[in-house]
Amino acid sequence: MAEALIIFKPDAAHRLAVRAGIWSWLTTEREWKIESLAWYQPPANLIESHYDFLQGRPFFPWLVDFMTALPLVVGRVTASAEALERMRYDLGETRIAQSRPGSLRERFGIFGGINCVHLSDAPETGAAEVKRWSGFLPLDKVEVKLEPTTNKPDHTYHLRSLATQVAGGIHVELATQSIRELIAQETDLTGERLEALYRITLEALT
Ligand code: DAT
Ligand code: MG
Repeated sequence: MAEALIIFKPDAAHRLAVRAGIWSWLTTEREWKIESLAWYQPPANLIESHYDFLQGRPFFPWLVDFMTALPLVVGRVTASAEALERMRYDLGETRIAQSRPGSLRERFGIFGGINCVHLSDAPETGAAEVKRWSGFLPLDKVEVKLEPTTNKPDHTYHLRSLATQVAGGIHVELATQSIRELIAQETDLTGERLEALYRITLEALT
């Protein structure tokens, strides 16, 4: 059996329709088992080491902010190596513009690396990631049950269209304002946490 780290990134943890969609997939537990799940806001040093192979890339400072700005849902799953590969297939490709139609990232991701879910990509990385993260939080208990449905809207495709405009320098101010309004409708965050969700979304577009 392989172990893997799974993370609902902030866009999936706090856009409630996305959270429900990913949760509905995860809880089918078709060929895997959820061994632990908890809310956790990682410190920067954990994210910097988790993504150390990306240090120096232009998006790295954004990536660290993205992964540390808000509480995430973090857990451990067990699966065979083949099942882990199929879970990764369900996820889709890393960057949203390249993600396979019908995959979770194509369905729910907004733009670029705002791609909803982290899942260890192989048994070796899974073992290393579980070891690293278990030094920060216990990965032995399912503490979180999420909702399979929500009354909040899912504006993914509208957000993606607006994000593409902002990234392309087209109607930047109007599109930015619309992105903020749509995200506010999707989440129950308020105040500073809502501002943080705006920031990590909009900063991926520059
Ligand atoms: P994955 O999450 O599919 O395993 P990865 O491990 O190569 O992808 O990269 C980790 C994260 O870093 C990824 O989920 C989002 C971000 N990232 C990687 N490449 C990127 C890029 N070219 N532009 C923006 N974000 C990127
Ligand atoms: Mg990876």
